[in-house]
Amino acid sequence: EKAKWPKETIELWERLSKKEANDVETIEKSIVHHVTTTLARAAYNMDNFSAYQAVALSTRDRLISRWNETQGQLSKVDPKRVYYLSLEFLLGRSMDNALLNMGLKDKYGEGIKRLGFNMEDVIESEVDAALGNGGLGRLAACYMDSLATLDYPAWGYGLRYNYGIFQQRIVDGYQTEYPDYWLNFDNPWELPRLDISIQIAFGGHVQTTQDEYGVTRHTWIPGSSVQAIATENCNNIRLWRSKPTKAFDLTSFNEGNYEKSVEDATNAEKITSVLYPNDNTMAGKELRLKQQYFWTAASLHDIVRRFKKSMREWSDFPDQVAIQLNDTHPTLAIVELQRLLVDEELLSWDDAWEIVTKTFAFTNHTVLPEAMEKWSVPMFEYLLPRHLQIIFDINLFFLQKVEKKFPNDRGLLNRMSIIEEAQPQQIRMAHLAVVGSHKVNGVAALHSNLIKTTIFKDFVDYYGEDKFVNKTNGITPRRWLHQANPQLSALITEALGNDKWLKNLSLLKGLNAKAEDAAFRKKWMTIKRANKVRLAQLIKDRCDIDVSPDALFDIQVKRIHEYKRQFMNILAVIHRYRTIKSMTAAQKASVQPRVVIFGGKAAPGYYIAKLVIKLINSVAAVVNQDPAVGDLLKVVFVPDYNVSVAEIIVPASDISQHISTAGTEASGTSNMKFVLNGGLIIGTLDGANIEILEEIGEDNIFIFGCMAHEVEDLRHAQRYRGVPMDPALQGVISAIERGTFEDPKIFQPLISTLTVGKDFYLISADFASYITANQQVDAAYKNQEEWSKKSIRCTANMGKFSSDRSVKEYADEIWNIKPYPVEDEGHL
Ligand code: 9GP
Repeated sequence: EKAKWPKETIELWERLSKKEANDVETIEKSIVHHVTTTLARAAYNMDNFSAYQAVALSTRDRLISRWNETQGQLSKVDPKRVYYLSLEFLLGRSMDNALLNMGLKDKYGEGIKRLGFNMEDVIESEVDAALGNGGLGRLAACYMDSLATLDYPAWGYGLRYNYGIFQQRIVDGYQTEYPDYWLNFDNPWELPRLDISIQIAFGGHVQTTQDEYGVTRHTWIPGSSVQAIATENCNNIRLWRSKPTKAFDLTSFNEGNYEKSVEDATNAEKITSVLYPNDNTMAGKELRLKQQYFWTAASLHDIVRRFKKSMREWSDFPDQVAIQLNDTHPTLAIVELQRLLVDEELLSWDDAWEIVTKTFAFTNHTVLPEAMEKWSVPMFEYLLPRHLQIIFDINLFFLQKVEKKFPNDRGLLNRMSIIEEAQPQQIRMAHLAVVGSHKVNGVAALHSNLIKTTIFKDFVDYYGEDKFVNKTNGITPRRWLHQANPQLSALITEALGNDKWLKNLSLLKGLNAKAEDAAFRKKWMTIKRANKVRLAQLIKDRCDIDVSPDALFDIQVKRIHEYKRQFMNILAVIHRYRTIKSMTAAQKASVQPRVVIFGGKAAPGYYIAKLVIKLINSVAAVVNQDPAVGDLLKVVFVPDYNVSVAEIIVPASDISQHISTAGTEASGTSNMKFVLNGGLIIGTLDGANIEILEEIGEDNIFIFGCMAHEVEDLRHAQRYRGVPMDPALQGVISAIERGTFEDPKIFQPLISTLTVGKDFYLISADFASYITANQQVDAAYKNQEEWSKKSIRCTANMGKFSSDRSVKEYADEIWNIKPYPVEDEGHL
């Protein structure tokens, strides 16, 4: 197109699309421009929020011009791309991160100050984009950061929910949920792409015909459809939202059925209305299945459209496209691609299936049975009749091959089948994901081994070991150290002589030598204390509790789940409380003061998890008021834990708790964030804790509890041999039952999980070693010089856990893609 233009036109475009300069005055001009034109406001009626909007819009202008360059150059090269399909992207705030990544935070800070505002207040005005539940969604956000930093050609695909994860408020000690309508004001970090709109079909029936060569063809005749509209985010994430399809509304309208047409429209919009608030549990709701199909179909359509532009053969598809399934949520994409290739592109089943299986790879994030996605066959058939047929065919051909390899093993076929023979039949999405992918990975070494010996054991026997690999999770140091802990980041840069560590985290090893330098240790600990003061202020503001920054800050922040054992933590806190109460004044003088901080949301329907929150708050109410305890122990539940709160909490920890029953936490990623910020951890031999231990050494971590391979025997012993409850734990339970913390009846269902429920998560079995590990923490903290050395060594040896390392492993070993650095010049 451009070639047709006269030279003067091209020159004019090139001259006018030159990037804006980065001096403070140009920045100020662009901020004022957005205030007066985009926002139509004047200086006298500006508040922090409008200042935020203007700074964000100005930042976005700069991001977009860089982004355009990247996309322009990439579309010329047309390399193989990876598409990361995730129902959750837990992005948090964008502005601080974007300014830091562009190296413009100081200049914007100066500009906004001269315009009468304080940068920190402006940053605080941004609401979190909370389109995720916990680790899985935040991992997707970290991976998008690394993909961009490492110049990989990549797109994320997800849903643009109107409501993100609910806001949590604590009322009378209980969690209450409030909607998170994060789009109340325009979101400056997204660009609506109204030109990209795709029709997504549902329901109806399948027509079977024979073509001219006698081949049976299936045509899906849908019953209804909705539109998928794209919004793009500056991190290369395309999020779909649903809208009614005009054509369908019109038919209904013309038939005089106005109310129905409006109802259909509302139903269409419902699809992307809300994020399901379950972490590690499956709800089985029809709307969720609709979300999954809507999203995978729209994304595949987009991917295929981009592929078709290059006029290549279908057999080249896997050389141009890698699709990563973030958990089983996007597994329908496998079926949809097979349908497109067979029904619409008229490829043979086998050719199509080869393309499909070379394209997809699947990440498993959990072994918990309650999290395994299954869809009831009748519900599925009603929504996606053609897809159900395809799933049955995939299963048939797969089981025929299994039967050939392992003849006469009915039990094996039953176990491996994609269809579970229940009433009604269920589709096992994890099996479908394994069968339709060329690689399956777990998210930490222990977890990747566990899936091979438990949920996917039969599949390993059938496919062989090579298909099952490990990709240990990682976190982005740009957000989780540089942005969240600016003082520590600056100290590290000063100590190492440059900031290359931000993109090559192994360089932190250089800090090991600094652990021996007393002056450096002092600076290190001064920064830790400043971060604790910042958190103490947040606790004062949100909970009205005074905590001393000189106490040991002990933190457990994550989703509330029985397997994560916040219950065990609060039980140990009660034990500590009782111990202090029984001490003489002289004994109390040697107690290490501790502030135990909790945070995290429970799924709204998860009764036991919500009771744990109530117990924490009831214990806090008693302990924090008890003059016999004073500052020796404080208990805090920080409400509405989210990414931006994590950015304050993580840098402020002395010790954090990662205490899941061994074999239940696939990886964990907050463990990595805390240790990277020089916080020590107490943890079980579970998930990534094990690899953290390997990297930082056993002197710098507090490990306790049973090991994954012991869990089965311990459960069996408790259940059938009546192992008595740990005596210290028994004392704690009796204290609750005596009414030390509110009416004991409230907590009876919780206590029953230890007795009637036979303590599935092995709190009693691990309790004694947990108490001992906590005592070791107290003792170690007393020696601040030694503690500061440990803290420095923690940070120094965390290089492995950069998400840059994880993403590079995926790129090299699963996706087979290469980075394409884009020159920072040229505009058209
Ligand atoms: O529970 C895992 C968590 O351990 C892991 O760090 C995270 C990211 O890989 O995924 C979580 N799993 C889920 O949220 C559901 O499968």
